[in-house]
Amino acid sequence: MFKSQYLQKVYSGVEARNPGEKEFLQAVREVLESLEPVVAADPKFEQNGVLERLVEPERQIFFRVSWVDDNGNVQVNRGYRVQFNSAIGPYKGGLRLHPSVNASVIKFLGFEQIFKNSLTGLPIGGGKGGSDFDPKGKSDGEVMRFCQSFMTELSKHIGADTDVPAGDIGTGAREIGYMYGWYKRLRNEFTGVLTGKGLTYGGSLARTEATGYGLCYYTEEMLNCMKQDSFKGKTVVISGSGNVAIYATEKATQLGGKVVALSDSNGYIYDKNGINLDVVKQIKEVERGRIKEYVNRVSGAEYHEGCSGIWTIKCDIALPCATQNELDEASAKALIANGVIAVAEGANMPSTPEAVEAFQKAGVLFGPAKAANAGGVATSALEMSQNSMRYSWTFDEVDAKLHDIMVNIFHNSYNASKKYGMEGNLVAGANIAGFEKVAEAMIAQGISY
Ligand code: NDP
Ligand code: 2IT
Repeated sequence: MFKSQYLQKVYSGVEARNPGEKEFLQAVREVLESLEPVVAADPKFEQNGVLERLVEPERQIFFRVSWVDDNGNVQVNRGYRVQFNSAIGPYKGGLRLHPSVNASVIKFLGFEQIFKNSLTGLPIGGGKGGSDFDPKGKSDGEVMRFCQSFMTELSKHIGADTDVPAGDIGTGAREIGYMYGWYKRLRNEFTGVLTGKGLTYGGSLARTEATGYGLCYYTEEMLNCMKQDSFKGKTVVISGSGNVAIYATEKATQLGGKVVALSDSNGYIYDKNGINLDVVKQIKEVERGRIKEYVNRVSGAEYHEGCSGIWTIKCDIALPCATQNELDEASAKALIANGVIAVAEGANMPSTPEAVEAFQKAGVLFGPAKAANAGGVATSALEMSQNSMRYSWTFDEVDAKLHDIMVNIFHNSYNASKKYGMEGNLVAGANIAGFEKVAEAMIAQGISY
């Protein structure tokens, strides 16, 4: 139940209109709960119908994606692009390729992207897309034919000033390359319509590293300001072993932490000596293999089946970087019992609401995804800037901008939490700080749709 009748009415409307979409409802509920004091302080949000507009995507495109596999069989997947909110810039957000993708998943991701993108301080609206296609086990030719078919429809709805997709789970440099090539062929134009491109055709230096690096910059600032502490000498557990997890491991190590565990959807590895990242990169980035393989190459390392056991490893800092709802209340309690001091989310919505509550009650520093993983999309926006200028910045220039953006996101969220009497609640702070700019822009632009 919400205290505000207005918020209760908005949430009930979302429930009625999106039945059974549990991830989407979870994401909306959390944001609306954070906004209680904001709507109570100023009637303009209700008068302008800001929240009922915010929870309804501006446009949703669901489409058939047919392609032919290596055996000559026709395969059919479903494609999605949800253009959620364009109040502060062109729709911006990744494309997820994973068998678990459905409307609820894409809508939760698109909804969260609105606030995350606003927090970056850069002019980008919120959107997300993807497909239930599973790139695992597919040949390069199959992935290419899928990407081309997917882009044939998607190209009708995107553009450098309209909607700029990027990577997410299952969509990395290979997939972005195939999609970009096909867009260019269809449109005969070389523009910044996708980000996360390869460095030879308009990609930004440091975009590959950005989400994981940004997560660590944010976490370092949170530790520094709220506990006069840092990564130095800390034991770190990171879930996942994809793009975000790998570069979070790299930066956490550079900052003096020791990362002792990584995972995939089958199980996790524990290496008490600290993860050898070169071995992980070879297995995951070059061979597209499973994390289990690590124990065959590094002596003393252990592999355990099942992914949630990773949260029973004793650590000071936990960075969930795999997927939504991967860290539940029992896992949170295990981390707390083992003395965790900070948790920051590299994945989108990896902690269940009960887990978040447990961390906050126990006084664990908690950095929510919208703030902590915003470095990826922020650097995507820097890629858009470079494409528009037909110019490129050096790695250090992009990395320095990323660092500043993450530090600002922490402080803006922290200050918002203070302003509304919830000092240190970075979930509420991020939601409020992200909301304020979008709401102002929506009100200023009138009620057009
Ligand atoms: P990748 O595809 O590179 O890696 C995903 C990792 O998460 C893999 O280790 C994968 O294991 C694991 N994983 C995926 N789905 C599940 C699942 N259902 N259960 C358990 N493990 C799973 O993706 P990214 O690293 O890019 O994305 C990871 C998270 O970070 C996602 O939540 C994404 O939305 C978020 N994110 C990504 C950004 C980016 O720039 N890439 C930016 C901001 C957030 P397996 O190989 O077994 O599937
Ligand atoms: O969740 C995310 O912020 C991303 N997957 C990155 C989106 C982007 O446009 O770079």
